[in-house]
Amino acid sequence: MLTMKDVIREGNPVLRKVAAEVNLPASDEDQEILQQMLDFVKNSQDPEVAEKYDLRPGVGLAAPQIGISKRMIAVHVEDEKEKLYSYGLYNPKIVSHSVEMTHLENGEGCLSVDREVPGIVPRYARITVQGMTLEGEEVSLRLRGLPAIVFQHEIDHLNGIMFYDRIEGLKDKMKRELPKGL
Ligand code: UDB
Ligand code: ZN
Repeated sequence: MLTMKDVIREGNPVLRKVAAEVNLPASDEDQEILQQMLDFVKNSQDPEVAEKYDLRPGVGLAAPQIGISKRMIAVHVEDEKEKLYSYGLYNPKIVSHSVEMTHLENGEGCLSVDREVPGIVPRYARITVQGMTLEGEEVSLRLRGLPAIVFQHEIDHLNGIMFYDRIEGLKDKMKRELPKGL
């Protein structure tokens, strides 16, 4: 089982690499990794499991965050109508997006970032994501609201982008990855 000990933190170069495409159909090993990632996100939302293993309640995870530079993401999140978006995806791609932007009112955090970085992170309000599911089916997902933001945050990780890179006017020192004078 994956725990917070497996989550790579900012400053590790793997988070800044462009991850490699996954060869499909996915190998047994890649399937196992992606299933573990989805289980981690689900577990982290189960109060009992989260308490027992000291997990931050997560809504998504990208493979580089566990040190694997491959294009795989796991998302488990509900929209405002309590519709669940629970997916493990290989090679996810934003194939179209709105001109309209949105953001989370309180900014964003990240499982790989152990500090608060204040500021608005602009995201597309609506996106269409295509990819291959854990079950081996091609999907095309039309997303808005929180699920759209989570998929954009996770796909950014596959391209070496951290949420604070997108905060405008953020002081350069807050964007530094080893902030404690290192
Ligand atoms: C998260 N969770 O999982 F707006 F009900 C964050 C952490 C870092 C705070 C655990 C989160 O934002 N939950 C949330 C947000 C809401 C409403 C709600 C729950 N991630 C995942 C991550 O780091 N993936 O790489 C960060 C999120 C920030 C925006 C999208 C992903
Ligand atoms: Zn993140």
